[in-house]
Amino acid sequence: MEMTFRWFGTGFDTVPLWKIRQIPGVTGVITTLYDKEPGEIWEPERIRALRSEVEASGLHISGIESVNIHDAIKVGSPDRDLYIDRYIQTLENLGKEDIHLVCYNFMPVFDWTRSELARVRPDGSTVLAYNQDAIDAIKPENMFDNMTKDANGARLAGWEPERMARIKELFGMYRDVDEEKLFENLKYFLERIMPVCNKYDIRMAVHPDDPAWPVFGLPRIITNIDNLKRMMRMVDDPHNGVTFCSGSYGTNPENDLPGMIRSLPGRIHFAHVRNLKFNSERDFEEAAHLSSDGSFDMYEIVKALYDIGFDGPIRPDHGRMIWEESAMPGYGLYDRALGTAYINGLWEAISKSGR
Ligand code: CS2
Ligand code: MN
Repeated sequence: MEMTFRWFGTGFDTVPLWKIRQIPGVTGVITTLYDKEPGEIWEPERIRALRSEVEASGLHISGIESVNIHDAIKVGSPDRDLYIDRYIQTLENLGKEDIHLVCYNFMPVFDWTRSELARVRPDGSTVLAYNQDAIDAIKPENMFDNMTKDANGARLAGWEPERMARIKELFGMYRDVDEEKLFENLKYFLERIMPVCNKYDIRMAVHPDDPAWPVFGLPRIITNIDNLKRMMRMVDDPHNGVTFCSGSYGTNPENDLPGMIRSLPGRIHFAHVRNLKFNSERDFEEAAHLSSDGSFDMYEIVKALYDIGFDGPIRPDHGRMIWEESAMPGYGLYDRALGTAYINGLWEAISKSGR
């Protein structure tokens, strides 16, 4: 594995590259052009400038998270080919700059969904949290305001205000889209982009739906191992792979996380490692990465990655807000740096004990 850290870019991220460079073991960043809306082409000059900036800090670009997918592609509307052509152009431009990993998601309307962005934990840290009853009480059109009120002024990944302003229209677009349709549209998209992925050796890594079940009546398909296997089979190319995000699959306690990892050898291109604490079946909050702070066995998760010979980028995922840091919820420096050190420690111990 390569240890990496998510970075949203100068002007968007409160954490500068030089601080990331000082986290032991981190050699690459997972980054993006954060001002790009879904459907826009990423110009070669912009990608080159991003790459130069990252490389000047002594790091490199390990992958992109995310190149977001336009809703026309997800719903399969008549103009989808135009947006797929643009996506292919963006992939080509990334490939030419030696970027070989792209994380994306296929969630309708909303990206990751939480009821709170700053729930206070017993130690005084604050975390993202999800309570099903609270979500059930929110109207979809109010979801954006609910999500942003505790965002510390940050633009939230996947919650582009431009899209959210059209929320009713978006819901209308998805009216006739069920799980089957979403699978079909994903297949169509993947089949069209595989040639460019093969040409530039770009690994596509779908991010799971978070939480791993339908919200607001919208279908969600990247939720469990059966659906993942279906997706791998339906476009059977090693460039069609997954982001294994423990915190997203783990929202459903029925997902056996180490077991899922072990049944996807060669198709996990990217790993997000984090822990959740369940208070009940309908309520969870994000925890420190350490196993004892949450509900997951992080040793078993990292060991499964080690055992399948995972050699892609890994990153700590959302962290708690600690030590009076003010940052994009989930994406401060301190707790993610602690998570990095912990994952590195697990990895070293596992690799040495296997000798
Ligand atoms: C996220 C997502 O859990 C996560 O990594 O915060 O926003 C994720 O980056 C996207 O769904 C990937 O497209
Ligand atoms: Mn994730």
